[in-house]
Amino acid sequence: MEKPYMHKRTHTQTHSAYPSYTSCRWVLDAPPQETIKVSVQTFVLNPSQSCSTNYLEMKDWPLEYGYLRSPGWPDIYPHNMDCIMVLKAPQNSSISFFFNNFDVESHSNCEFDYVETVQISPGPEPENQGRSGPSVPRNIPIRNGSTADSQLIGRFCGQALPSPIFPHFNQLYLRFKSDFSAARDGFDATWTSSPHGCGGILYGDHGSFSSPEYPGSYPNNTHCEWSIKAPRGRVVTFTFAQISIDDPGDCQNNFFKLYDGPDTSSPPVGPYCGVETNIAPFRASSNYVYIVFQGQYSTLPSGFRLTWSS
Ligand SMILES: [Ca+2]
Repeated sequence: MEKPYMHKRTHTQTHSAYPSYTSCRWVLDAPPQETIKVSVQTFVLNPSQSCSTNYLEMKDWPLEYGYLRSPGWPDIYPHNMDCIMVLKAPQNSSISFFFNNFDVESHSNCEFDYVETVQISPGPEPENQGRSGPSVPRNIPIRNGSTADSQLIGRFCGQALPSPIFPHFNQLYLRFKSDFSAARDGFDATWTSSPHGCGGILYGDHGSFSSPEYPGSYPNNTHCEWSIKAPRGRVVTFTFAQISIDDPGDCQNNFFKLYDGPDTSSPPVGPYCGVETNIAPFRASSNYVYIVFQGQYSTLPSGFRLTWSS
């Protein structure tokens, strides 16, 4: 369940009944310049319930949020792989990308296996008009660094968790390459997007997120709202990896607040501000948690990172 692949794959549904509270999400990703055709061969959903609780939905790009896992994760990834992944969020929104786990064959210059991320500034794409779906512009030198339109954010390998990525645009290109030997577990990551430059929907049975520009300080006058959505039937548990919010101490203008439910009408937990190193994990009462963060002004290094499981 919930295992998106980066390869082109055929998904088939068996005729045995799926369990209650099943929630599956597949990402079908074709190579650049190709499109995907989906044919429904069998469709049997319980007709006694409305389409609000039992449904099959297909969504074309752009997506507002999602997650990425290396092929086979959490098992080792294949050798001789070269995957290019394109995240394309709605126009005028900004992507936030968070690695949750990372283990790629180590090398001092990451020459064997690596993940590369490239930031793309939006521009006219006349050659793509009339096409649906993402495409890699031909002038993107993902292999060799940067042009006026693209900038290499980083090349990652080893076991250190890379910092979150904030491309400041609605597109992010990733390349995952492996050589002929020595594979590890790979990675999984959560991403979202928002017109505000931070915040957004975070979907998945586990994940992580952070304040903007983490591990650097967030900008002044930052306001972010995140909505955690775990699969139905799950209960979200939060772990505070690090929280440092510069504030005089009243948590009025600089704070972090949880809501035990889908929105701000749910019971609040917090607010938190200052440097907190020993906050106990928070166990929500459902699969939804809503988070509000406001950072009006900071002079001390300020930011936070959280993880959730379910
Ligand atoms: Ca390798």
